[in-house]
Amino acid sequence: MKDQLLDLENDALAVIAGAESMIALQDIRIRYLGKKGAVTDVMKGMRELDPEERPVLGALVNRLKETLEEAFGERSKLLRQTEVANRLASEKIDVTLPGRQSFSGSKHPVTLVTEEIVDIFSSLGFCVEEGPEIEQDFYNFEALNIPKDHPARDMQDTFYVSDDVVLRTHTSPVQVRTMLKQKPPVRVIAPGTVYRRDSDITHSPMFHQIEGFLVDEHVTFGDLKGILTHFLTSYFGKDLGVRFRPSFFPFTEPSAEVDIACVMCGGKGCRVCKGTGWLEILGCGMIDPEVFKSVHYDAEKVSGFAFGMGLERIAMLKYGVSDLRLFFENDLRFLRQF
Ligand code: 2U9
Repeated sequence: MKDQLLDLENDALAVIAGAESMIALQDIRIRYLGKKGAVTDVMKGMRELDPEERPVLGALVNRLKETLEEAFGERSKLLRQTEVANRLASEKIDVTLPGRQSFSGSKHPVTLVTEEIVDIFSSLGFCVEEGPEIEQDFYNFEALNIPKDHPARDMQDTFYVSDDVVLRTHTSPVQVRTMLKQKPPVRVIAPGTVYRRDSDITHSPMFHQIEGFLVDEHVTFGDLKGILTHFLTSYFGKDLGVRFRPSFFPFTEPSAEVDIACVMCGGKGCRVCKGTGWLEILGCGMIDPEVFKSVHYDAEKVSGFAFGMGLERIAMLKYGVSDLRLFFENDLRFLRQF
């Protein structure tokens, strides 16, 4: 029996010394010292021994258990140290390596211009409204006094989705939708993306507009001039020259185009203003009574004005950009300048 215990001890010590992980060591411990383990088996066998032999063997088994516990403790300490060392090696960070360069983003110039214009009109009590870019013929054309045979509906100018659905050619349908759900007084500014079949150095098939309108009792062309002059001088500078020229739009009567003194030459005449000293900046007018009929406003009781401008054009003038296409190419060398 003594020899059997010695063999068991040698065998267990060799297996413990060969354990490669804490999990393996745990299994080995169960195999030798567990309830059904080898050492427990020996202890069970002691029942068959003579009573005088039992204490001698009991002492030997206790010593074996102590020896194995000690071996388990030492192996487990070693394995834990190795595990920590391996982890530290694999998670090592070389603080001398150069860092990854991060770039901070910036707003697109069209976004900057939109926000600045919205800020000015918000301070005058205008609210921002938005609407769908895929629009029904009624909101984009019919309600704006642009009947079926009007040249503005030409296939050359408009992207048709179906007979009755278009990609909106202006943000005016937002204003029609607003008037259909709100009664006067209303003051709305509507920025957004619009689509026209046009592409060259100054035109893009997708561009951005901001339009605004105000409807109330007793609104006059004087109010229109006052508000738009205030906007233009706030945006481009207080001594800016501004002029209103008669024009025509199907949705406004009377209508006007507004010029500002050239921001490049101050009005002397240069390449940008084609020698005229003036730059066309926006269109506007008093809302046509036909439009009021479409949205069930009483043209005898209320009047209003509306205006519209292309945001890329404003950004080109504000930042001195000469080619419209730069706004849509997403060249970071261009965009990082704003
Ligand atoms: C409603 C009634 C009237 C909006 C207006 C203009 C004049 C105008 C152009 C400027 C350059 C568009 O981007 S551009 O091509 N816009 O000249 N827009 S009045 O008039 C409206 C809008 C909605 C219900």
